[in-house]
Amino acid sequence: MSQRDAGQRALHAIRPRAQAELPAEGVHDRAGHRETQPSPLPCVQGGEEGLEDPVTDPRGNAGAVGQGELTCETDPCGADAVCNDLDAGDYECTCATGFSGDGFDCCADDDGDETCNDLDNCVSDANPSQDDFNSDGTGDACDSIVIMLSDLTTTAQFYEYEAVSATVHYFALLDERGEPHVAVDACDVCYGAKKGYRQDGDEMVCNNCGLTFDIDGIGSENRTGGCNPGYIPIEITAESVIIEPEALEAASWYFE
Ligand SMILES: [Ca+2]
Ligand SMILES: [Ca+2]
Ligand SMILES: [Ca+2]
Repeated sequence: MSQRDAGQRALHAIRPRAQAELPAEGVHDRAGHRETQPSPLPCVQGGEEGLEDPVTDPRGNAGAVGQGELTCETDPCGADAVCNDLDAGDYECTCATGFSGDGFDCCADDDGDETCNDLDNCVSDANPSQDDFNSDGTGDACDSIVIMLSDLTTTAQFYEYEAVSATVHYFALLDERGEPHVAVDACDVCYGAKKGYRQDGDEMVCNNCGLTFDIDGIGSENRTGGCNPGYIPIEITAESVIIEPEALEAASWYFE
């Protein structure tokens, strides 16, 4: 094999040759004329053998895609990422379940809203907008709902909560003793009609079936079925009623 032949074979071998393989002073043709030395890194020539241009990926791995130089076998992806081999020796990095990022830099993201846990203002609920209406550093999705007792009267006030799957309707009022009561504006039986309740003196009346319920008893857990206004667990403090978003999320099925 001539030195020229050896050089041409190396050109197609898609690998850098060891220094010992390289002719010391170029290559001579049969007439004895010196030719230009082939590149020691022929593998990164664009357009040769289906190769693409040389690239350096975000982790600093260098080479040419298209001939298997950068594949999942070279472990190109970031920690907590999954590598998927594509056709022609290329690859794709995606962050593993529970992580977000570009496949090279992945962060823990428990709720999958593409905001890293350490930056997420509500780690347990997906809230891509990161909205924080009251600017207290806790996202709206995690904010407890606080109704001040001073804002309640013996006349029912109706509220809405935007749950993930539906808008939840509920109401709150004080009984004659000044005790607060909160309930879903729907019941286990008539919820499909989506008519809710109205107040008639010291009773709440189902707008669908007409059954009435003493305000004194509203807000207790419904263990017997029937048309009692749906239960919402609440915390009563000296000044307010506190409702956790999870409690209203759990009531969203009435309104789907
Ligand atoms: Ca998140
Ligand atoms: Ca979140
Ligand atoms: Ca907030």
